[in-house]
Amino acid sequence: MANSDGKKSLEQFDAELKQLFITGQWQYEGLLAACIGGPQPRGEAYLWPWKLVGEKLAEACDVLEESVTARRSLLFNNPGVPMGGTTHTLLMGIQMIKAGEIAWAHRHTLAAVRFIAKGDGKVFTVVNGEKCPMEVNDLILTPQWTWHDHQNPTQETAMWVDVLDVPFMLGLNQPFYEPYPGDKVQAVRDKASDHLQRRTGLVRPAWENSQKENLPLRYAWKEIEPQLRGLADQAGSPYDGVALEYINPMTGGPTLPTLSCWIQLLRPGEHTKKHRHTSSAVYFVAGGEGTTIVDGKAMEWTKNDCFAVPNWAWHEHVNRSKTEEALLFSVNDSPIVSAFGHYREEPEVSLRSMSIPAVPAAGKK
Ligand code: GTQ
Ligand code: FE2
Repeated sequence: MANSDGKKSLEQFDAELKQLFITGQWQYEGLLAACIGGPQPRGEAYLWPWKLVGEKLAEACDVLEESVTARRSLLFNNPGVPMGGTTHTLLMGIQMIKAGEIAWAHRHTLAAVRFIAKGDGKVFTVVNGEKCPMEVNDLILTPQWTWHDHQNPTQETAMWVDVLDVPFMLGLNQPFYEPYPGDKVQAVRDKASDHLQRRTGLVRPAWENSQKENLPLRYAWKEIEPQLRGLADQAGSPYDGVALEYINPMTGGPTLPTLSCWIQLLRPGEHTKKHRHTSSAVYFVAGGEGTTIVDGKAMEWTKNDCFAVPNWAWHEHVNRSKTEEALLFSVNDSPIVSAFGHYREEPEVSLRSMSIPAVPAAGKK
């Protein structure tokens, strides 16, 4: 069809292109609209209260006798992320394992971290043949493509938080999965001097070449807590309080290539300043009571609650108690965002921005 001047109309041309699975940039839906004004937070600020989740986990223990996938994990879907996910990149859940159960060994390209909420230290995860005890507040890593099984040889139910990079990995279409061949659980390295974790500290065997991938496997709370205590009188971040990143000591970089884990102390009455950043985060309340306000929506939290803070949403944290500390474990996707130089923060970059304490001036006692 042609205009009166004999020229094809733009509408006609656009329709023709559409038939050919081509879109003119001028018609590309949302491209300009999406770029102007920056991102809309992807997903909602949302909280999964322990009061509810704990009940459902107890029910899951009855309903799901022997878990089909061997993982009795309740995963949190953000109502604003229809593709699935706690944020657009992260998936958080709580996994419960009954006395005497095993969650059989497998591996996948999805990276995962576990933060232990209940367990007596005899519960363990095996990662690539290495036994990692799960004591309360320990962090265990199961990096991408590492074999892992969880076992509870105790008389008590145990539980931990799972965080995986599922939505990000599915977005990239990189899912691979394998069950462990031959047995339900892995053979374990039993000679203590063979343990890889012995090679992640301040010294290592000079006669061996060093493995930097998939290590460390465990951040024991008994080592992390004194570090946190030892820094608790610092001013900390005005936006996050005394927040520590779990660094990877083998690389000096983030916990995992896709996931950065934090442990964060909010002192009694502490109310952080409001900021926003291009990374998203999921939180687990390890202790205390507080409120996180996200784009004006207040989420009140208490021990064992989980909540999501979408990217580019203004947020601030409040410790509601005047006497007790609050402790937040969180996982964020800043390694993904930063890998391509896209980390932004407003009103200023607070992440790794301040100087370390200076060398004391001479003559100062
Ligand atoms: O414990 O290996 O919540 O593979 C989701 C996928 C836990 C696990 C989850 C998993 C696991
Ligand atoms: Fe797994």
